[in-house]
Amino acid sequence: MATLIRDRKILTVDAAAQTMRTMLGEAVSLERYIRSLTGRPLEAATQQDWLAAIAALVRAQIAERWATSAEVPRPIGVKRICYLSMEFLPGRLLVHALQNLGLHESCRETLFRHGLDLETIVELEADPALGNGGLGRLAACLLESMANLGLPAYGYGIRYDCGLFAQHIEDGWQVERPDPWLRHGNPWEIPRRELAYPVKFRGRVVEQGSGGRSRRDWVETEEILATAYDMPVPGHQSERVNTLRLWSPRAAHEFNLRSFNDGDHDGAFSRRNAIESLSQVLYPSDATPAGRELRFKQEFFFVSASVQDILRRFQHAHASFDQLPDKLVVQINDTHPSLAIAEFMRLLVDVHRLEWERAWSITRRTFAYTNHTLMPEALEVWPVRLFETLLPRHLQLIYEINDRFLREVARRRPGDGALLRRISLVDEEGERRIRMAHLAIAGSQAVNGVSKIHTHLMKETTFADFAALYPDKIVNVTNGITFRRWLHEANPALVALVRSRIGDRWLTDPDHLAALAPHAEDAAFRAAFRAVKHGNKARLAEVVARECGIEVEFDSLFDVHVKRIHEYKRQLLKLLHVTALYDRIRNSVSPEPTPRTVIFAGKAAPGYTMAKLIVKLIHDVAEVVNNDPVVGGRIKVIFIPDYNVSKAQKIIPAADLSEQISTVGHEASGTGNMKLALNGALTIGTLDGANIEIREAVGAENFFAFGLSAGEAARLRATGYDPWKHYHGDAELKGALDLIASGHFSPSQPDLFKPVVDALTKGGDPYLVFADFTSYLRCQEKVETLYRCPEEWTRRAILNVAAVGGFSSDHAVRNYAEQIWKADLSILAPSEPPQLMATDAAD
Ligand code: NBG
Repeated sequence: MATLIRDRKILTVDAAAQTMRTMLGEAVSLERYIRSLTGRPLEAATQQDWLAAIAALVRAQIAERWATSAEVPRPIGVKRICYLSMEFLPGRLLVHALQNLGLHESCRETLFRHGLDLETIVELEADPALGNGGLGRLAACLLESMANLGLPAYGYGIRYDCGLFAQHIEDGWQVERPDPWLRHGNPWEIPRRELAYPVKFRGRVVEQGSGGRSRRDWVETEEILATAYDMPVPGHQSERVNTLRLWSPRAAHEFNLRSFNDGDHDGAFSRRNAIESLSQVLYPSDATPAGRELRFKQEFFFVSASVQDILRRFQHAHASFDQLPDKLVVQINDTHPSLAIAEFMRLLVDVHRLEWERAWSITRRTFAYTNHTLMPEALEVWPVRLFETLLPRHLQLIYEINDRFLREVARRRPGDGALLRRISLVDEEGERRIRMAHLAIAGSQAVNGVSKIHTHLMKETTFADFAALYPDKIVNVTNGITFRRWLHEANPALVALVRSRIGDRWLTDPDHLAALAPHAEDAAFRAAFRAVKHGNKARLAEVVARECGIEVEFDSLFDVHVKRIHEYKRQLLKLLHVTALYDRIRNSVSPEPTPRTVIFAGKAAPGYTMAKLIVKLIHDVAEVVNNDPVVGGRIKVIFIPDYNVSKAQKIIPAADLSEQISTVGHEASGTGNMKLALNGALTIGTLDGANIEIREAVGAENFFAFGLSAGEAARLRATGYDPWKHYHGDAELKGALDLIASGHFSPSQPDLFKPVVDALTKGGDPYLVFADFTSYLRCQEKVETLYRCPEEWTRRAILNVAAVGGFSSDHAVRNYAEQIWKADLSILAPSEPPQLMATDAAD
């Protein structure tokens, strides 16, 4: 260890890898290291000890580059990006880091000499579940790409103790258990105990002085300390290692010794526990007022600490706040961090005593907001009542922002009272509430959607008033994924095959994947491509056998529907399709179905009853279909529990068919669709989110599109949609639904799925499942026909891989830089000697 960090010498990646290779290559050093780590003889070392030792050695390598990244002067014109997000799903880091440092093979060899294998060891690493789904994974992909492109960036979030729940399945039902991902510690994090900021709540506001010299003080507050824990985010092509800074709460005073001494033992401890419970879990159920209050506090807790940190570091290097918008950007990931805008204003106005206009101009030019959904229930609105109790000063600031904002709107659209009511930051109907999306838009220089259609819908529907007033403010940046994780790490066999044909240029410039297209015409290449897919399917089959106790047939079509369980993502449409196929087999209707393995995975929000019932239905359908001798294994339904980044890395490379079947207009973008296409799955999808752009890229002939367009869906709804008409008009749909309604899949409780059946019929089928069913079934028939021609299927799969280079998150980051951050990335290229300015050493 000591040799690695001696003299704070700056190692190049190559030199670091060389040193590391030597250490890992010498059994003695690793042995000695494990002994010193555990204080026990080597023979007593557990696999967990090996993991800890390797991770610590790797971290030491990264830490060198990390320290250097903070020391190296930042070129003039390069802004620092501060990415605020309630969620991050970074996935396991060991393999990523080993590959990054070029140490993967040497590590494998060393372990092999000790009778261990790397695959087993890496499986022991906890997968940090600090997010729900796409939004959190996008944050991780963007951070990784920023480091890769050499852009200085900080991710800011919460160090949840348990993160999202671990999903267990009991008798087909989802059961949520805590996921103590920190049980064995987090080998990657560095606690920065010295870096702590007070976060205030409650109290009251007093006005001091009068007239132009008056000021507001927020007094008698309760304080919590936010302590930083840093995780490295190493870039691959650049030497840069960025930081993911996660905040953990601590009582400002260790605990109340006086109450303790007075005999109030429980009280003294319970106050401390209440503070620390702030970061216990991600998304505490917001079904209760206490749950909602906790979430609101979580949001403020992390943005307050982050904004204080951002301003402290800025002040360290710069003389005037006026320079702020030229030096950094605060990008807020959905509305969850939008309180940051009010907190930023509070610090500038109340603490640093800037005049309002100046502070607002700086704030507005520093913040940018990404919207990730238009679903009304996900657009946050917080009751004024909550502000009054917990953040009274911020409520005043928001009112002031709103006042000025509405005056500006009124100047531009005189006499339009309805517009003012619609656009106001305060919803006055019923209980008064603050519209967080409106605060985010008013306080940002730019707002972006995450796919072309989503951005278009933002401008046409939910945010049409803003778009009319500020035509250039809403822009599109389609999401992307990091190929380092979703191809290089997840699918090494495919990477090797692609390199053998088109060399390495695409590794650094994914657009060059296009060079693969001509090879789709080569039968030998197609055979090799199929062999890779087959290997990945075999690997997944092992997981399925282990986790679900079900044998699957590798030659069957692996039909994959993996994502959060939600009605708009239409797991029900997939289930109706499975049921219809099953009904065909039972009734001996030709044609004979192509053998299929339908793979579901995903979590249902704990308070979302319908989603949990859908999980149960998947299991009950699986139970019947998988065991019915008439089916004879031709259709199998699998549910892989506890979906997370690591599981995704195993499922996605094995997929033949990618199910992207959301109700049109509902999926903001999707990123699973990109990962699956990149790994050679063909997509069956609606014209929704990024599906549209994927289809454009790969060519309509290589994509199975079905269902209503956004316009058709809108017209259908406007003219009165009647699901019964579809039910009576399609015998297969009727048959499938009747089978579910009859209790065929739930014989001991025939009414169990009545709520599902009712939602689709009497409930008006709000997600248009029936409207798209027939088109989906026909499209699936085309899928089956094509799958029976392996050569043509493979040809199209290869063309998909070749065409999706544009969906790399490096590309997305370049788009953010160009359109929103106004940051010139070309000066980061090593070929051009940069002009230098202050360093990040204040970190
Ligand atoms: C999700 C969308 C996805 C999108 C990701 C990342 C939320 C609120 N939104 O379609 O549903 O791909 O964000 O942008 O989780």
